[in-house]
Amino acid sequence: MKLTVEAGGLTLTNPTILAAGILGTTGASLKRVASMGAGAVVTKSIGAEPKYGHPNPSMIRLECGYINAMGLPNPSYKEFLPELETAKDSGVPVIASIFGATEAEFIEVAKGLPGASAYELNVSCPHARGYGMQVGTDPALVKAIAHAVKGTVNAPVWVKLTPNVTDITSIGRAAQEGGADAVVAINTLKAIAIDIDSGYPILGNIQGGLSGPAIKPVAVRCVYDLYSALDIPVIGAGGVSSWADAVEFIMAGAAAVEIGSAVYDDIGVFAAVSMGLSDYLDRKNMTLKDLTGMAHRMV
Ligand code: RRO
Repeated sequence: MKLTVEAGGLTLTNPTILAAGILGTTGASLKRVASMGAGAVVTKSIGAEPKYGHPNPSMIRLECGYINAMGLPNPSYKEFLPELETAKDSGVPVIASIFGATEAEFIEVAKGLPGASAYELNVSCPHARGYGMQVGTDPALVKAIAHAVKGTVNAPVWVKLTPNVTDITSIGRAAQEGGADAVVAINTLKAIAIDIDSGYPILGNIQGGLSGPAIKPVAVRCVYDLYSALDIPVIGAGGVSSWADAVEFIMAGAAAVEIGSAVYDDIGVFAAVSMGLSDYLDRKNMTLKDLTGMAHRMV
């Protein structure tokens, strides 16, 4: 009860959400994450055609997080639909992450995945040629795509933003003007890792996106700025691995947090974050509402 949130058109029993791209390719894995305490789950990003993704190695672990260039591997909406149907039994909202290169493609994929609790438009993958941040750095395109999907589905529409821009609030505003119910901040930060013995970049795709603890302060800043600039909720994402991280994001203005990289270490992270957050609220004699955006009161 204490942790229940209404955010972006959904009601969540707690404000922890499985981020897109992690354990989201099968209905069974999405149900497992829900059973471990997530308040909602987001699928792997799904497109119009099957994609094998980029060549291996497609992910490396660093001390401060991960760099990935998976390359949007997915079976297409046609193959994924049965997995979405299975995930619907999870007892929590199931959010379909979808991508496309054009407005028409986003509409096709959204129509092809009926019945999701919400749609998260991935306009922010940093290393997907023609997709991702090539779409999400153009405010007019973001507005048009949000508007088009909103007119197609009978469910909330969230837009996942890239931090790889000078002013994330202008993209957030475009999503809001297009009718988005929430924005999610942030997707991964452009990155590269080089092997110093061979001198070659390590990832098969050369470039990738950084996630995990390294990007948390960047993500918190993006949430902070978006909370001030927008009237729709901001969902925080980027380096959440503890209840204290969640508190920081919520103080910056996040209505809920998505958890990605930390799941690789501990699928129990959702329950741990919820429990820690609940204890924190008790200790401080505060509600989630009191906490949300608290860092803005000083200014
Ligand atoms: O699949 C990926 O390579 C990927 C995606 Br779709 C994304 O949105 N963000 C990311 O870091 N990797």
